[in-house]
Amino acid sequence: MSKTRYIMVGGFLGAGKTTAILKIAERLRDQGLRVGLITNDQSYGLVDTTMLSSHGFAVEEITGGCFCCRFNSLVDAAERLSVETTPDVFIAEPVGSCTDLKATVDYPLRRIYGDQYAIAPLSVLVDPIRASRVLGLETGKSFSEKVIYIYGKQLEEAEIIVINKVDLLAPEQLDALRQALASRFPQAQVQVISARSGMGVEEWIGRIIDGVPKTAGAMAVDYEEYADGEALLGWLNATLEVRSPTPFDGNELLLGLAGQIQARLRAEFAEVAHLKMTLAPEEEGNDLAVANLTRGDGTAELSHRLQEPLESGRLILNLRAEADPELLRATVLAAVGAVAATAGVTQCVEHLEHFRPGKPTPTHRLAGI
Ligand SMILES: Nc1nc2c(ncn2[C@@H]2O[C@H](COP(=O)(O)OP(=O)(O)OP(=O)(O)O)[C@@H](O)[C@H]2O)c(=O)[nH]1
Ligand SMILES: [Mg+2]
Repeated sequence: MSKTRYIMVGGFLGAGKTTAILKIAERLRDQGLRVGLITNDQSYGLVDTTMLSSHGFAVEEITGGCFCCRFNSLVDAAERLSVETTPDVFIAEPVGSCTDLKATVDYPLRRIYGDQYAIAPLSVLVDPIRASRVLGLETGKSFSEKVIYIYGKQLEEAEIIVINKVDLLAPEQLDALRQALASRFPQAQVQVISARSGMGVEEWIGRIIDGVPKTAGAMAVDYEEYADGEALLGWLNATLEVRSPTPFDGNELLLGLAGQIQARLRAEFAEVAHLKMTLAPEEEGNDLAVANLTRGDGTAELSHRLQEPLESGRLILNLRAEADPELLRATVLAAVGAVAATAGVTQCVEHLEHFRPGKPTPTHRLAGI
């Protein structure tokens, strides 16, 4: 490859973007390609960066806003990765509440840096349970209309809609979802995968690597409605130190914490978009626990488990929910206190931020390259 391939994997909060990116990155690395990863969030202290770095990939983190609003930082991050690892492929994960990526990231990259980067078609992942609820195929708690506006816009600009977590669906549910997506968003190819098992990933990579992205056309986006939708979401990033005189089970600690936060937010009728946490022992090494909850009525689970009990460690917690950020703060602090007391662990909050994402104001917005 002469130009560096630039792959963007979008999709709503919790759809499985980071898991899928890791899967693609590992497959490409196995083929002898050098891969650089770019994560993105409104603020720092990211579970995604910790998780991807623990697998030995070069990761750059762009904080303080989404790619579209931090376009120059995105380019700088790609350049830093180029100096360090000269990647053949970049894979970038935009913030899960972000849309309008063709017009604000893809076209500007191609117009300004088209001699350096070969841009892949835009993939947008969906969690099948969330998507089935949003599309009205299944009942269950969902988000407000303005948040769903963003969800719909993400799908409207997708060139490949990737139904992820297919392992969670019965065949008839998958058929219904596939048909609904194909008829509502006919511009996109629909790909079915399980990022966890790897099913369908090879075929998806083929579409990403060989596919030709469109060169013109920007969807209509009402930026007021988009901003209102983002502002309904509360965001919380926290980093804590946990410590105990005797070794404790870090996996259970994370699951206990997720359960406490889930129960407290459900009692307030606040829908979780994604709660994710990592816990790493203080000692150097690659041992890591990663816990996730992607729906208020879902089940918290560990995608990575700590191999050994630990005496001290760093816990990173990222929570995105349709809720007042003050509620998120009070909930997380109360849950941490309760779980630490039960486990006989002392905890110290090193960093905690809670906020609503600001109005998106893209650096560029183009209707074509
Ligand atoms: N069952 C199942 N779970 C999956 C699959 N892929 C991802 N997940 C789980 O979905 C949850 C969310 O995954 P992430 O990869 O963190 O999702 P994300 O889209 O990057 O989330 P944000 O960065 O918060 O927007 C985790 O618990 C993953 O283990 C899959 O194929 N099957
Ligand atoms: Mg992610």
